[in-house]
Amino acid sequence: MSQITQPLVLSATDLLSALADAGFRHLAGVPCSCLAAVHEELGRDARFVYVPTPNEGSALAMAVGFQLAGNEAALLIQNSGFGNLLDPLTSLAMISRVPVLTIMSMRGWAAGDDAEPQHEVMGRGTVPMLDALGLPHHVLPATADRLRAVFAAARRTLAAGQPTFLLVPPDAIASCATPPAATGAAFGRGPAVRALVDLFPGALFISTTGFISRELYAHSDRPENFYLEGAMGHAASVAAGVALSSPDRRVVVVDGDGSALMHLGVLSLIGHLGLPNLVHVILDNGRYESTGGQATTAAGTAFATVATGCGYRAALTVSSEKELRDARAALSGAGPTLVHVRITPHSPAPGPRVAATIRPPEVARRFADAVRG
Ligand SMILES: Cc1ncc(C[n+]2csc(CCOP(=O)(O)OP(=O)(O)O)c2C)c(N)n1
Repeated sequence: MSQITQPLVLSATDLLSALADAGFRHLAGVPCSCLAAVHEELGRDARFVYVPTPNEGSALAMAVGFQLAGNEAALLIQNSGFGNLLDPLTSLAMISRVPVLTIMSMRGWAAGDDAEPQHEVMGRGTVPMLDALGLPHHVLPATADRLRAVFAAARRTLAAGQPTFLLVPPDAIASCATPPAATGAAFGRGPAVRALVDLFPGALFISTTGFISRELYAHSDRPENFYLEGAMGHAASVAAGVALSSPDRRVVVVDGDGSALMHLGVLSLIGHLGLPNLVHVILDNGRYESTGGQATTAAGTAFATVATGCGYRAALTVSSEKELRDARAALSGAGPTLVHVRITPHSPAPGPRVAATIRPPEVARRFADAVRG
């Protein structure tokens, strides 16, 4: 059973070869920066079918579908997504005895990582939860030979009907992907965030996890900003709660396409509530840029059409800074309103993490004061 010991480094190709040899050719998941090299290799490896799913629960359900149709399936996720996984894990895979292999990066597992407080609780809770559920788990070993032995052991527990986990300590897989160079001329995350701040002076801003929160923080930190460090996909729900409770305040939620897709049902909730003071922004780069630039499924999704179909009063798509700034009139009417902002997939890296200087309880406290005051 798992315990964290030595620093481990395995190549992404070793992991993929072992997976392929063990018969796992159908993969699904949500990326983690610790698995970026694996995703990059996967893009070049014709042996696999990889499906980027909106959240980890749908990855598991899809993998169950793969298994039912006769294909051995595995997940690639990070342990913050273990929460999304739990319901289909316990009430589908386990009770149906359709076992799936989950390769899970273990953020926050080792020592406390002060820079990333969002991983702290799940980091120490994942293994106890796996144990509480009686689920077998192994640590990714450092050599390809030992990996094959681990796969052999995993095969046995999977054959016995038990979902089995392969735990990947942070930095256990060599060479994360290098993001491509930013193109200076393109309309990216920075200009988009700056335009939004100009368009909505005095508004309450709620931003999604990853680079988008870091960009907003770097450009204009203020108590009226609430940055989600984790809870990917839930920024719009937080914003809906604030907007419903504070009808006199304009509330702007800045989502990413990956984040919005993770719990897209919240668009129906916002449309249903008809929140006149809510502006929902989706910065759509077609990528999970924060974790290395893996493609989302947003390319075929017309977010503005989805929003109006869900009852938003207005929705538009813009593709340049000028179009975004010119949308002021359209955005100043009663909401809920959605702005789908198409941006380049390669924005310059944002500044440091918010938690490097302001801890989450302080972000929450000063935001609450700003809302109530
Ligand atoms: C439940 C969960 N799964 C995965 C992650 C890892 N993660 C952090 S940020 C991020 C990408 C967010 O993508 P998007 O909203 O499109 O914004 P972008 O990074 O492109 O700015 C991911 C996958 C997470 N934090 N939580």
